[in-house]
Amino acid sequence: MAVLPILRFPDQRLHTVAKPVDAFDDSLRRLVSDMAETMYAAPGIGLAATQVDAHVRVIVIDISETKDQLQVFVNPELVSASDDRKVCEEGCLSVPGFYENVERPDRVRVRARDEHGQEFTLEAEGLLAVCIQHEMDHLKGRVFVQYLSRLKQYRIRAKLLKQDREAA
Ligand code: QAP
Ligand code: CO
Repeated sequence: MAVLPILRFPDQRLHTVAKPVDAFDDSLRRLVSDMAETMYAAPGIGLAATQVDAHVRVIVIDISETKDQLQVFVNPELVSASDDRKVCEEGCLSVPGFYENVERPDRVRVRARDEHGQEFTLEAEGLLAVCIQHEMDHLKGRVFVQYLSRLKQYRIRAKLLKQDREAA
């Protein structure tokens, strides 16, 4: 197990479109395990493979208080989304320190496989639904700040680049 480095916005690699997983082998299970360790270490409630520069369709989520309810989504597909939408304040491990409201469908149905290739379908609402949609966006190369105004995006980009310069 290893904690992997997390790409920071505006790293262009965050806009890479992830490819489907085609082999449910030990290397996939190592990636899932390293992503879980990276998410728990952060700490965070969700992480997409894109964020650790692995451009395959893999997501890990744990929204439990006790941090012992890992959910793994390999090759997730959105089956349906509710017409009702809800606003939730979102953050992102790739955009540290910034939290902004984003509106999304309130309920989603997702079909995915676990790290052993077992297919499942899940209906999610509330925070889990937000988290699944946020992480599935990463797999398409989309970061939540892209839902914000150009001005907010610009300010976030400038502040993170300044922090990177100061840390260098
Ligand atoms: C996505 O995000 C999410 O800025 C997962 O300094 C977030 O785990 C979905 C984090 C909110 C729904 C609602 C962010 C940690 C963690 C930060 C995360 C930070 C430290 C974000
Ligand atoms: Co994120």
